[in-house]
Amino acid sequence: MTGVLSGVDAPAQERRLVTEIPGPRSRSLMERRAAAVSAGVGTTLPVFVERAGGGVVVDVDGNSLIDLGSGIAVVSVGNAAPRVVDAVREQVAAFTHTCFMVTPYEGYVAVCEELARLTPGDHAKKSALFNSGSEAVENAVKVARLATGRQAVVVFDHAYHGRTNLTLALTAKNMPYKHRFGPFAPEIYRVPMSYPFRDEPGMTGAQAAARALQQVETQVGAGNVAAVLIEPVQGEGGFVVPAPGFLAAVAQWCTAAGAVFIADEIQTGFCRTGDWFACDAEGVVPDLITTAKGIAGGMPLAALTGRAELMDAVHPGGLGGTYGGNPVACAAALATIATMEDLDLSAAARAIEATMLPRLRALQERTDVIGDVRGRGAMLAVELVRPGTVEPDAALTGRIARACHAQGVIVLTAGTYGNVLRFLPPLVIGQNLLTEALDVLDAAFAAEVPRR
Ligand code: PLZ
Repeated sequence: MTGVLSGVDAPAQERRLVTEIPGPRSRSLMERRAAAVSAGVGTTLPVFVERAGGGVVVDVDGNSLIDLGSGIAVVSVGNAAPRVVDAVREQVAAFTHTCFMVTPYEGYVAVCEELARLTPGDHAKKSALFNSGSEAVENAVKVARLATGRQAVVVFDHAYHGRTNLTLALTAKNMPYKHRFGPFAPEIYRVPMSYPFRDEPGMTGAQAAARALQQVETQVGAGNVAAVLIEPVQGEGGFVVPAPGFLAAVAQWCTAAGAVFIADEIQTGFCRTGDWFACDAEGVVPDLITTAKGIAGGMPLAALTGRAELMDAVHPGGLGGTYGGNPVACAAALATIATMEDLDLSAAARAIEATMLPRLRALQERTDVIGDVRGRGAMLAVELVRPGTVEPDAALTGRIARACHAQGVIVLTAGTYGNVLRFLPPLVIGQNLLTEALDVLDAAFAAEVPRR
């Protein structure tokens, strides 16, 4: 993997602990943080970053941590990826901002062309660019409502779609996202997700879809539905992979009902699951698709892409924003996409799955606390339960995560019940780092959980 990193001053690709975690410099920065930053902004790992690249994050105390988080599925091409850095440098020196709505520039158009080429389906597509995933989702709802003349939006249990007021209404989980931030936007209806580990054993995707859609028909009415919005593999909700056929059945129902099928691929998109998009695995073609995170190698950019007739249903001036499709972010996106193609990072994601899944399954065999191992590509998770039950064990999940952090491996948690350990390595991570991180994970389980 050295080729991926050559050309920049990339940090040594190694796990190296020179102080306790967090070290003294991070601890003193945490004190400044506590004094200056709102207590409402959380911290997974109280380690301050100095630099990062490939599969490692180097902190201000000189510790080098293995990154199994990618800044929540963002730096899929690696942190400070060489081509992204070059493209950003060049663009930032030429011009930093004009506002695309005032005086346009080619980069924005080129990103929209790439989105039309890469997203599922070969129909005519158009895009609009935004700053955050939440903003892209908000705009998907705007477009769907305007194009259909309907209001209801159907979402699923465990869904995560953002933190703005409309997207909080779409997000399922109360703590910490929604708690006392309401009232929330109306005309949002939540139905059961296909969640194979927690559904009746053997429930098929078609059955799970029927369960959800019958509820829509009786409680909302098919003719009132503007859109059904779904993450094809749920992210913050715990990497829930619906049973095969579920997505396709929901998409078909939308077509028949005249509703817009919106895939939120903000976490799953851009090679993360081993394809350009998670919908590709089942040949599902969304009417609208939201993307962000992995699209621009760490620069803030998000997109809404969809059928040209839907995207063009909006009156001129109806979509926009000061910074949406910022030229520096667009340059980063074009370099990110080129890197993904040149290095075949979808294949890299599948290779990560091939390394990690057997190790996670072996770990499941050795303990009584891993109820489920799931995910796709470089989006993998284990769900922790009390032995012999499906009762979530969030406390243990937190202990394992902290044990990994203390040993220099960045892992994240997720799930409605807080009991999912999720793994989102940069797709350029070296095999040796991945294996070492799995060794650390094994050791954390061995220390925290009695062997079966
Ligand atoms: N849709 C599927 O995963 C962002 C949220 C982290 P923004 N997920 C990380 C946190 O605690 O805030 C996300 C997502 C899906 C939408 C979003 C929202 O994207 O760029 O965070 O607004």
